[in-house]
Amino acid sequence: MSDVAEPYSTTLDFKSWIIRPYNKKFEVRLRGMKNFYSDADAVKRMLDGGEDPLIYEVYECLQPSVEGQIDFAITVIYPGKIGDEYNMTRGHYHAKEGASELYFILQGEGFVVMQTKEGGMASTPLKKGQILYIAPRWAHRTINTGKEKLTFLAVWPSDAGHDYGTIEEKGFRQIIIDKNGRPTVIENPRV
Ligand code: M6P
Ligand code: ZN
Repeated sequence: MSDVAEPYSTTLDFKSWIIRPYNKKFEVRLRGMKNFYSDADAVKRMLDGGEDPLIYEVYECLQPSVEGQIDFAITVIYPGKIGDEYNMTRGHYHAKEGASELYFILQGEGFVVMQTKEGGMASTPLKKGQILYIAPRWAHRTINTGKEKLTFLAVWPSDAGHDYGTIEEKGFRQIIIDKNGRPTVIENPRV
């Protein structure tokens, strides 16, 4: 029986939208994702000025990375902008190309941008209650364009793997910026 995983449960608090217990938590500040923002000058100005805002945090329930297991997590993206670009996750492809993902939006509003290595591009506005299916091969980044936290539950295969390299180097082909007070999807000038 020793190699059989045990069932367990955790509880989502409907006020704070945090799960407890979780088995791993990580926080990402601007310094930890500085290459992911398109406005390098704005990033440098903030960091040089001693500002290193918390962009998002993730409360994870991770299983061993083997086929058949699923991981899940609550992600909280804080409201804010770096230059004109809204706070967001780094975004990634799955290392295992056949791996998909499900998002359930709990709080706030924003966008998800998605793309494939074959040139596919998609962006979808997100609001509370929405369930988003991210098909295999689509890189995904979530952006908070609202004034409150954007919080969502994500579920993905434990052996999917996170590939950040391509995104860190080139960025997403579409980014979401504040244009005259409105979230606007534009082509990334960096790509
Ligand atoms: C969601 C999932 C996680 C991911 C997290 C933060 O919870 O997609 O797999 O780690 O968002 O996104 P990223 O790792 O791209 O910064
Ligand atoms: Zn993913």
